[in-house]
Amino acid sequence: MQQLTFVEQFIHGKLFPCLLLLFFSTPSHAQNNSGNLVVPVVIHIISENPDSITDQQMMDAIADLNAAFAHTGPYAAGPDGFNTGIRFCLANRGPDGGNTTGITRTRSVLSNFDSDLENNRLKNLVSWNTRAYCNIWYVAGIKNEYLTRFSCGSWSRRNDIGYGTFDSTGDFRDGIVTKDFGSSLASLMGSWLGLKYTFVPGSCTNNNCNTDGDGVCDTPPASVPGSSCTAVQNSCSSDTLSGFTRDMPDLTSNFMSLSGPCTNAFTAGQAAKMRNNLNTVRNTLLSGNRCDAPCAENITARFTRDNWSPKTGDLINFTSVSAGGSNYQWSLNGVVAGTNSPNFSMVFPSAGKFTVTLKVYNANPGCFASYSDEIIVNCGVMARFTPGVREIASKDSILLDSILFSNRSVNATAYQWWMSNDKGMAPQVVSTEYNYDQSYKIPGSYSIWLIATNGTCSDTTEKFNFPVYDPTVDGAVSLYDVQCYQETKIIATFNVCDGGYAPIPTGTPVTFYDADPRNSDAHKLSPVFYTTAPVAGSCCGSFTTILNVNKPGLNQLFAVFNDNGNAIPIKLPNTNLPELNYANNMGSRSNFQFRVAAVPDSATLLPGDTLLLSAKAGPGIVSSYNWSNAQDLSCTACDSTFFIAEYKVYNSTKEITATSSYGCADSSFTVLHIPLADDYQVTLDHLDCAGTDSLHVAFTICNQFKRGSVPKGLRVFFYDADPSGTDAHLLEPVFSTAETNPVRCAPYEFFINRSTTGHVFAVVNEKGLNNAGYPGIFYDEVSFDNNQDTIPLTPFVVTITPADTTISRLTSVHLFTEFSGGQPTSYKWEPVQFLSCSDCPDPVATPDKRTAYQLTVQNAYACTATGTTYIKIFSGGRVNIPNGFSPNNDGRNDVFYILGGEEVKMLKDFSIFNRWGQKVFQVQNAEANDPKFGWSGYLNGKPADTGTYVYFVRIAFTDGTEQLFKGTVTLIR
Ligand SMILES: [Ca+2]
Ligand SMILES: [Ca+2]
Ligand SMILES: [Ca+2]
Ligand SMILES: [Ca+2]
Repeated sequence: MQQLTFVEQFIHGKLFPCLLLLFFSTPSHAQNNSGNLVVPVVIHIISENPDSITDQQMMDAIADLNAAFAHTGPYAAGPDGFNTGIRFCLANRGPDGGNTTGITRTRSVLSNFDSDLENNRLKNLVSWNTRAYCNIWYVAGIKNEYLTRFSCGSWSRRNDIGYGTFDSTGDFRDGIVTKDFGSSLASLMGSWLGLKYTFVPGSCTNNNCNTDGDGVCDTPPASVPGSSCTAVQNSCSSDTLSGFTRDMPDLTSNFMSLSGPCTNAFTAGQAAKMRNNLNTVRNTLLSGNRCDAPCAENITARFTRDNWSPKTGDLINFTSVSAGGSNYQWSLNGVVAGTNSPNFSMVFPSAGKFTVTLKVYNANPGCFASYSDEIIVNCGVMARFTPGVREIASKDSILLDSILFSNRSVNATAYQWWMSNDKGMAPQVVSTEYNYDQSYKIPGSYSIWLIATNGTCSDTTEKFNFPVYDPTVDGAVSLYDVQCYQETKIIATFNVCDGGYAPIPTGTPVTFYDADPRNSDAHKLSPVFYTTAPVAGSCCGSFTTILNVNKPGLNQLFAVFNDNGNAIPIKLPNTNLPELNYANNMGSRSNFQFRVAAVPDSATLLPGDTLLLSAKAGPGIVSSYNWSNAQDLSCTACDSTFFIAEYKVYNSTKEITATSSYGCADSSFTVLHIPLADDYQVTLDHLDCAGTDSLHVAFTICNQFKRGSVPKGLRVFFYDADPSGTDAHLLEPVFSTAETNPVRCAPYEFFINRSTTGHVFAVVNEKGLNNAGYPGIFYDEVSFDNNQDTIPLTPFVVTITPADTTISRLTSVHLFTEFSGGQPTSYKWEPVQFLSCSDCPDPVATPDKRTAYQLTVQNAYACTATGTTYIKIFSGGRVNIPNGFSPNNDGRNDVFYILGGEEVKMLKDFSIFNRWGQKVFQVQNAEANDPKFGWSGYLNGKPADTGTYVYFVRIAFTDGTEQLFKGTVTLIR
């Protein structure tokens, strides 16, 4: 069994009343030269031997306190320390306006006192106006108890610590009680100035740092006192709620952390709060200049007495131990008594409290020092006691505990211990022994007080009130780890916690059910568990059991503490272990069956995608995983595996099976969808005329899928019209890819029958009827809307510029060619005469006569085209008629014809006669400049004779006129 800390059960101490009465008046700013707020202090030394404690010790204590508040000297090291701007002085001006040391000395047994019972009595010994002075009662010992806590069977209690109040009403008890100076006094002074401890036992609430916790925003929240100044302690993680940027450690070096004498710091926020309190609630402390001596003369007043426990009728001798003065004035309750003497004696005939005051002065009575002593006269008996502990748990037949009340009475001979409680016990004497030490059978709120007597004189203490808690067990069960075990069992780990004080004994039953056992349909699971170790009060024990369900799949479990399982529905109590509360005895847990889920449980991927599949299994430890089937998985015996989506594997289901360390298995599936991703598209890039009846087509097939390719056998159909219409004809043959092309886009070339419509349409992977009967494969794809393309068919045509021109004789013309519907790969000009080249695209022609040139071109696909240009020649003048010609077929000057300028419209009549008047040649309405309309020197099919011939030519001009030219021409051979 494992001891666990249970609820931190803090009982708030009774010692630190923080009675805050806010009243507002104009703040008084008594500040010293440094701007500090300075608080006048009086230290009341309460001691069995007060003269053994020196003034210097008190001055040192105040100097040390000032160092603490200035964050200097022995306190300078605190990393978060802050100069508070608050200082303290031993009062130099007394309550009556005289010089004072700010120190009083009282001899009393109350130097060791019980703060629950004797706080009033202590402070009644001596108290200065608490609105004018900070009263510090310096004692030898303090009986008290604080931060009492019970956990796991034992009590922890803090004892013997000082306390400070925050009370501005002027109550005589307001002030600080301490037995230590140094950091303890600094902490108590923090309380007196309105600070709280930096921790709130058991609470980390930090919703508003101005009101939660200590009400100071720069102190991180804490739930426990400091244990040391150096140990790293972080009791709360609610720090960032109030503006801390991160979870800060507890301020264990803070004066208000209760970490011990090592503390050395106030924060800036604490300093501001104390200063604010001083300026408001406690502002009466700051006026009256009580730190300054009222006059300059160096006089001190003090006296002692020879009887510190006066009974009625006792004589008390007072002896001055003053210095620096020569005159003495004694007074009783403010009335001058006695003579001008350093000694004074008086009989006190009646009981009561009397004030004896000594003023000491020199020549000037206005400058005096004074000292007062409170004389408490009674019959001489003082009843006193102190409890050893202040809260217990005790009950008959459950757990008995006792408190030792130690008698500390003075001058008594007989004692009566009186007691009452809120459970019907009237005030009664329970003992006349010196001490009282009894156990308590009945829990309740008790009061005890002591009457002490010496026979004639008696005294009664204050009542001491204390709780006796009910120690009865309060068991509760909580299931915190429940898992399937070997399929048909359940292993349960659970806490049994005891909210009481008495222990839960070994062998206490815990019974488990398969349903809510308050209903009749629940079944008890075997076996009943019996605790194997005791569970201490305010503690938890952890246990584990294995339960038989005898079938798999039970997914809820109920546990009942202190139940022997004898009845369903359950009815508690049903054992002989009594409990304080049965309402918390049942715990339950559900949804603990071992489960595995594949994450994601489904997914859609593209071919080639990779997906991480994870198994989420639990509760508990997984001993094995198995993924199946293994296809496309990176591992199978693993909690996470990569799945790589294959091409054209459209769905895949994987099963994950996990087995727990306790031997329970579960499985689940993930369904992986890999939808079609291919999307083919064809683009017609280029058409070229081919041969006499074909076309060369260049096109590109693309697969739009980012990881796609062009498969083998993918067909492209070509048409002469939109194939969605009825008048389209297939331009055979059908194209089919020869091989798979791994790239997304691939170019292709193909020859098809020539289209007569001026268009070609292409369809890739056609889904229509045409895919049957042709080699290739139909592939499924994402979209068929983008599978068609078209391109206009441009005929292969050659154009020659100029197409028709007239040039001067003996000049040239540059012929230019343009093409549409393709590019020629060869040129052939005819006739070849007078051309600069005959196989080039752009020859220069220099014909000497009218000539028609024809160009024949051919493209790369054996498709031809032809073009013709006409070139006419004219002479240099208006009409130019040669006077001779030589028709010998040498190609030069073989024909006699008329040359004319551009203004020559036509030859109306051109006739030639021989010397016998025989007409050898005639044309009418012919053109000039054309040998075709000239005489080639033949007559009747035979070469004419050489010699001279006469010609007549009537020429019509473009201006409408006509003119007859006649002359002779010589024929030579
Ligand atoms: Ca705080
Ligand atoms: Ca913290
Ligand atoms: Ca209970
Ligand atoms: Ca497509």
